[in-house]
Amino acid sequence: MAQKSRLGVFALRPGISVWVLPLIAALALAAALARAASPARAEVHISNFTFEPRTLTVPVGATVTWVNRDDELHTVTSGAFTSPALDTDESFSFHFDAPGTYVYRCAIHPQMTGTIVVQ
Ligand SMILES: [Cu+2]
Repeated sequence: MAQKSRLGVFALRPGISVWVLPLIAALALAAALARAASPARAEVHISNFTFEPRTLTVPVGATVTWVNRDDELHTVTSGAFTSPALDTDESFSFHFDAPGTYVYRCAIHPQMTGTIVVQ
């Protein structure tokens, strides 16, 4: 009887690891691939006098595009980049080659601020 239950334990444990280890490996691989593939492009929407998302984190090499969804003119202005005044549905893109924290604002409405974190 004792032998049987010991066998049961041995049978169960490899059974679990056979399923769990490849699953963990697959999830880790998927996460790594997602990290490697997620970079390229991201969007910030300007609406209701707000940059959304207000803080965006992207990898080095990403291109961020701001799209103005307001009926007001807005700009995307920082030390590193400056857009022209964007009318409704117009957009502006910037390619981030260097890591850092880029704080920007709208030159017309300076209370509108946003941050791009490049890492
Ligand atoms: Cu504005």
